[in-house]
Amino acid sequence: MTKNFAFRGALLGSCLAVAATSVTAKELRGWNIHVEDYPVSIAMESFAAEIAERTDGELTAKIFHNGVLGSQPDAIEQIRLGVIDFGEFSLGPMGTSVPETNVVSLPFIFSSIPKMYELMDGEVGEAIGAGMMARGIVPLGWYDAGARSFYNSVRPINTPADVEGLKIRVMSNDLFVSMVESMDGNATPMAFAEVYQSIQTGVVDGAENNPPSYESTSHFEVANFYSLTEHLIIPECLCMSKVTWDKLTPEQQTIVKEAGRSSATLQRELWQAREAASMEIVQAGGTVVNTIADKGPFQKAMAPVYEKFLAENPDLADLVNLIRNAD
Ligand code: BDP
Repeated sequence: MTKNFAFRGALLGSCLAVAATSVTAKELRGWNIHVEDYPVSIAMESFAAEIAERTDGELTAKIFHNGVLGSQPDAIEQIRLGVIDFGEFSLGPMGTSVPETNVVSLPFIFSSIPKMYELMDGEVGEAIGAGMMARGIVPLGWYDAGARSFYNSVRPINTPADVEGLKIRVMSNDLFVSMVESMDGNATPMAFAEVYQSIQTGVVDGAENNPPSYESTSHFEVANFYSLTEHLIIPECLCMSKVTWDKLTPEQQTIVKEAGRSSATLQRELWQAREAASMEIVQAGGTVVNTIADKGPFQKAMAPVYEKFLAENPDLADLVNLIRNAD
């Protein structure tokens, strides 16, 4: 009798334990546009592994790579609404939702990648992060996306005049349209997933991106002139929906923040190696790479982008100057 009681007690106890786990355990859904072996993807997986381990499985995360949860502009809206729990975004397409992020989408705003790291890890990152928080996006770590350069199937670009008449795909943000138009090119905002086919069928002549994206998407197969204008240094962000964040316990929030930061450290290391590897792959695949000795003419041609932006966003002038005067 006593034994039976003890047995029933143990059974009841384990049922309660199962019930308690299923009530509190949560699996977060993460959005990612990149292929699984991309530096961003590997760093996101390490973020997921760290939170699962440190919360003893109470908080886990599943990452949907390859953009299967939708385009980047849509995913940014879904993060704000809490439909997607977390994701890794370029600050480029975030400009329509978070005006502060537009500052880093201005051409040639950062003088170098190390300068970008320094500023994003300091005052500039804080100001942009506050803007994101105010719109329902919690930044967890700043990732590297190198510098973006033009590629196309028609001719190498050595001067701004070479862009004239070319149809160039840009990320969804008016700033990039005016950037291409400042050199008399034709800009077409388009989802990342559509670019390969659009170049192949001649809908556009080319696009612009960093070496790992140019390579991992195989765009180099259809647009073999890669001209290292390095006109945009746009940082990226691992971030969480504020809706999701607010449901976490303070302990879980600390773990998520720390895991976000350590994943950014890993991503930055992986990025350097992948950039070099990607350049080798595209060149072995027949890409004609040209460097631009003097970027001055491009900076000059793109100056109207700043004028227009500052006229429309006078409240962001201080942030722009903070970056420009940092050297
Ligand atoms: C890549 C970014 C990705 C963008 C893509 C693009 O990592 O977030 O979606 O460029 O051009 O470099 O759309």
